[in-house]
Amino acid sequence: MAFELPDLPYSHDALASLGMSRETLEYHHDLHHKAYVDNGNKLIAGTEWESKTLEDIVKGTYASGAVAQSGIFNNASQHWNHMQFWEMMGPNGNSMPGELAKAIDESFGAVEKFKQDFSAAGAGQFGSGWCWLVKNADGSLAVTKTENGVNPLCFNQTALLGCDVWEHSYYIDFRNKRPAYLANFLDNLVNWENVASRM
Ligand code: MN3
Repeated sequence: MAFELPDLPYSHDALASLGMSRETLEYHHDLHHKAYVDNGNKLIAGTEWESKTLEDIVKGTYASGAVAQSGIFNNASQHWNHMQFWEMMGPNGNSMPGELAKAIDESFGAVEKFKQDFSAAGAGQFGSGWCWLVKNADGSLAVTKTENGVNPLCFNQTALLGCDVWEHSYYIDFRNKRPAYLANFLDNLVNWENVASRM
């Protein structure tokens, strides 16, 4: 089915005092995300993917491994990734629900250790990509990093939290300081209730 650019779930100014400016959201949502939507729609038109759900397009084109599918995969996965990313942040979602904190404690030993692992994954992703908190099929939690548009759907994992570490996500507000962007993301931007709802 055709991709559609969703509105941000908050105003373009809503995160400015938390370290993500209006200018970043205008470029990132209104231009970058829109380009994935527009290019994806052009590429799936007239193909077998046109009638499929976004999740099926991401999984199917990744599993095919075909170079000819890579353009569709890249745009579809980035469209999906950004829809999750906007929802995973918020202007006032800064306290972690107890059920989520307990699951993180059990998997990582402590919330602070999880944050260290997540930040290290994001800082250590060479080039463009994402870092994630995922739930595996067996229920365990893990931190991962992926290149470009690759995401947890490709590995049958549930994405609980994802952070975009493409330069377009942080260069306006943090310049080249990706670790500072990641620390601010975890401390100020994450909507932990949204993360918990994905469990
Ligand atoms: Mn992005």
